[in-house]
Amino acid sequence: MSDLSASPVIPVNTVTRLADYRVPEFLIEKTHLTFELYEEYTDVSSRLTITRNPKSTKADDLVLHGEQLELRSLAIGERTLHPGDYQITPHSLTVRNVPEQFVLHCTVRIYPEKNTALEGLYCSSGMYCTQCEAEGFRKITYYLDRPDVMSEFETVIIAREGAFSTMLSNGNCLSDTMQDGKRIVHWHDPFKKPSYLFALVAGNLVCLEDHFITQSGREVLLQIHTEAKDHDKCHFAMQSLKKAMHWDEQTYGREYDLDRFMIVAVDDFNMGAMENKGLNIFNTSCVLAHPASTTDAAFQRVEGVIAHEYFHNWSGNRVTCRDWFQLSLKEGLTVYRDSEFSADMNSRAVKRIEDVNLLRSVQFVEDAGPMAHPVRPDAYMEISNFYTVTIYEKGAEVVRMLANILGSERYRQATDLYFDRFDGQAVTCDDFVQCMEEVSGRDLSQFRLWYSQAGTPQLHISDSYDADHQQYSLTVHQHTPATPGQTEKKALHIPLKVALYGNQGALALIIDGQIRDAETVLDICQTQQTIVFEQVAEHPVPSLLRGFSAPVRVFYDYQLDQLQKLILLDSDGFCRWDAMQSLMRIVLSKAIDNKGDHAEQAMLMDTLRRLLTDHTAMDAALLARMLELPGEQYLASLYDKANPPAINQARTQLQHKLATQLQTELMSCYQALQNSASGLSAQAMAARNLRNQALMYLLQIDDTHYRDLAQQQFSQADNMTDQFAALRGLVHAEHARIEAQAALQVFYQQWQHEALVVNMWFQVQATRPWGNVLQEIQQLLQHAAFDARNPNKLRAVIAAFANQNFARFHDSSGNAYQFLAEQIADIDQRNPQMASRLLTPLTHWHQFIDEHASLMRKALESLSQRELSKDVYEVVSKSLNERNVG
Ligand code: B3K
Ligand code: ZN
Repeated sequence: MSDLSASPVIPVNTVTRLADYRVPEFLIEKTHLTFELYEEYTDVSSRLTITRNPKSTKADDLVLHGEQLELRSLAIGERTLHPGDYQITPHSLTVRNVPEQFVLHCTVRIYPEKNTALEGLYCSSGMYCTQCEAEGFRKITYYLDRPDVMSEFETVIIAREGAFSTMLSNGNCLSDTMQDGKRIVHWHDPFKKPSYLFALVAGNLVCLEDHFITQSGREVLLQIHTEAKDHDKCHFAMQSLKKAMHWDEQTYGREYDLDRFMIVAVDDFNMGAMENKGLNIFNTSCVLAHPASTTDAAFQRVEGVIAHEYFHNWSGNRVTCRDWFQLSLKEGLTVYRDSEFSADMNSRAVKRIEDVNLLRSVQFVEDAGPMAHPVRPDAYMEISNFYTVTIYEKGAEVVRMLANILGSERYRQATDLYFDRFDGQAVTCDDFVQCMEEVSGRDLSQFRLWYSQAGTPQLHISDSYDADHQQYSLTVHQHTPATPGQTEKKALHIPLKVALYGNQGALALIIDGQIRDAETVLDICQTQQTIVFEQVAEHPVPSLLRGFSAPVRVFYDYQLDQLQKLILLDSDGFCRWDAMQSLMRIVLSKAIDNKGDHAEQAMLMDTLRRLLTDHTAMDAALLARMLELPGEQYLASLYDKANPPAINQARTQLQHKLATQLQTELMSCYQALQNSASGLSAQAMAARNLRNQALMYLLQIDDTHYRDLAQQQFSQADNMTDQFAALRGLVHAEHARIEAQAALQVFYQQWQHEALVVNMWFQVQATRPWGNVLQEIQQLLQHAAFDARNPNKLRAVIAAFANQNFARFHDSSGNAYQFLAEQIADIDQRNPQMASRLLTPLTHWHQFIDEHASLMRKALESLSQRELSKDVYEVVSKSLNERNVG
């Protein structure tokens, strides 16, 4: 890291290290805040009850965090402080020689109207809202803005009478009064919390209300606040919230604690949502939903995000993180919790497939490149850069492994212990594992390496069958590639779930004379390990890494007929899909490498035909997933040096071939599903999913009949899923230009007043895999409906293009790379967090053949010449540092 601190732009001290963690020198028992909202500025007065931390031996000086604040007054008790009594830097306020215990009074002025970074207090469509995680509170007032300082908050909001209908903060509302032409609303949160969970909202909003009775019989008021035009789009989120509250009581014994739970929908938001105590703030895209204007996928996302933020009330808020290195303590656990919730609400296998797809195509890539970091990082420059797929998704896999190692009963005992023991405290990942250890009596010291060691472990598995002794052995070799700063890797504890398939189905498993279930977990702990199965009467087909029991890459040389057997027979839906992915991958890699692929293709065609012919025999949602070819991003990750045009070409051609050869089956599947149930039941969604997958394939064929079919579906659809699938199919099929143009126009006309649907309209164009998309993107950026300050619009156009349009983003000219760099430089001036997030695709340069890699690096280098925010600087400099690459 020392090379980073050598930069002229960034001061030396900006790398924060886990090894330097010290307990806070002061504690803030009580935090009283008064916000006076005026049209051009806001005055924030704080009254902080501060004591020395008995656990700290250091310092007579009080050092508070603070950024972009105009100090107006400062006092300790009755004593006003003057400039000589304190010192201000761009990041801090230091008061010298403070007593053991005192009350600090401070007033600062801030300018929410000018806040384009969307961190701290800012304005979105005329409403005031906050985003404090991770370090945004310091832009609101001077404070100990660190998660291990937990305080009881009281908030008073004052505004001109009539200015806002809704004025909210955390906890319970104590009073709401009028005085001298001003409205004064007083809130109190009885639960101690760190400043990152503080929230305030003031706006003209309407509210959907409901109630929930907790398992102990308490009534909780539930509210979803939105702009009036969106009032009819909150019903689904409310139902999801109630389901989540019920699920957490049933599954984790966790009950809601306050008298009310509020959600507010905001248009301009840097991420999906935020779990502020009792007052969750949501990006409109993660809360609003209506069948006419929302796709099934978006409905499921709303359900998942509502649950995620709600679950944080325990995993994050009641028990929080000691420091930001422990971020995965709350995020990994909460993602695991929400993913199990979604699995229970919908198709378990499909949820698993979605999670694994994300992990393989994004997290594994991060873990193999210059930005790789452990689930618990050792150092950061800007913590906002560490809200990564590694912290979230790999972190969730680590919790899942623990749950599987312990078994459901013990896991529940361990989480009970964790929540009870650490309630109201700020703790570490180690504390969590310690609870797992205590309850199970297992030694998890080797398992802990999952938190500190970066990189994706590779398991090379070979097998042999000894007919004479009726023994079947699996030999597993594990290896984790080097990552930045970690060249030597240790062997991990990897739970490998397996089953063996014989001619009549799954075999009984006997290891070391002990009979196990037909599905068993092998604890892989050594670099090389052989497991011998006894009394095996036939050479079996191994079903490996069932349910994706560990976040690893498995290499096993399957024969084609073995894969077909697993696709058709495996009892684990995830494994059926995974075997299909392997078969498709084999066909595709032969095509990419220009090798003959006849036998493989014939096998693939035959298998797909069988599945399609008998499509009613399986979950339609799972079948829809099984028809999908592996994504280009994922295919690229399988190569040391991937060639983007070759990958795109192979995949497009195979898609076309499958469509042509299976068109009869696809068409009859499409027709059979035409009259399936409507509505939002899992079954109805699954049918739409499969039907639209069939349509997407049929549209690969240049035939007016299929284009007519899509046009018909587009104009007759009574739900957004079908309408949008038809639009997407037309826009993405090169031979449907004319129909696509017309459909795009109609769609815009129809939906121009629904911002979230307009975003889909942007996105479908930005992801079109053919033609001069870059040129069109430039036009979209000029479109009246585009707004460069709105993160959802940036995601719909720029992020969609860079992350979801592999073919055009990786155009051999490199123009798209340069375009992205320029956009990032511009966005960085206003919103560093967004800019830094948009950089991710360029940081993957290491995946590609030299022609592409060097063009991507060139784009990064052009950025590095500019004046950058700390956020963008950290990512650019780390991703350009070749020594970093493992
Ligand atoms: N905890 C927030 C993420 C905050 C990101 C800050 N840059 C949302 C979530 O994970 O639930
Ligand atoms: Zn979260």
